[in-house]
Amino acid sequence: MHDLRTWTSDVHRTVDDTPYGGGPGMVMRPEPWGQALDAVGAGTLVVPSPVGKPFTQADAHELAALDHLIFACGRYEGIDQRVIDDAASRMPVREVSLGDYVLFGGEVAVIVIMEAVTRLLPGVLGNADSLTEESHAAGLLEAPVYTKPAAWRDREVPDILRSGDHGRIARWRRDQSLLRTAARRPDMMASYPPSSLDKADRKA
Ligand code: 6GU
Repeated sequence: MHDLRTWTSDVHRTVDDTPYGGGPGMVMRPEPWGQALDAVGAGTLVVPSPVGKPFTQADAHELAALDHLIFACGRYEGIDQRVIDDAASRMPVREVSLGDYVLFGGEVAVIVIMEAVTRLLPGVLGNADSLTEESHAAGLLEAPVYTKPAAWRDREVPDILRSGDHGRIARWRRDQSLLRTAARRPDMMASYPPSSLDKADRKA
């Protein structure tokens, strides 16, 4: 981690200034950012921003395959656009957003991105099957999960999960995934390839 104020020269170590064109808030000045990025060197620059492209699991997989990631966390109303344009002339730059809401700054977003990426690195997940299952179920929400005890506060684990019938369990989970996704994420359901639905899926 680096403190951007390392690359300031004024007594107040200023990193922001008023926006050209007017308007509320402050914009991060280009000079400290330019020096900071020069000092850190080349890699893939990830800039968390509410105006970025939505960050997805596919992006997490892409970032996990790269060997040098640089995260530039902006505060205030954002970073002077020339910093991003200048960096993009030397290295890949990805402006990414976590969702349609506004955070104070990119720091917490970067923690989220780091979690999404590092859990994909070889050897990080204890159970490698988790990743295989995840990619198998890609594009749908996962089914509900249960553990022991079989009954808790008068609530029972669905019998099917205790049946030992792996074929029927897989079918049940698939149905639950489809029902959940249709109810909670109609957007995901609409973009789910019809060719990935079999006859039993359509019944669900
Ligand atoms: Cl990635 N950064 C900031 N600052 N705000 C956000 C965001 C990212 N995603 C949604 N809002």
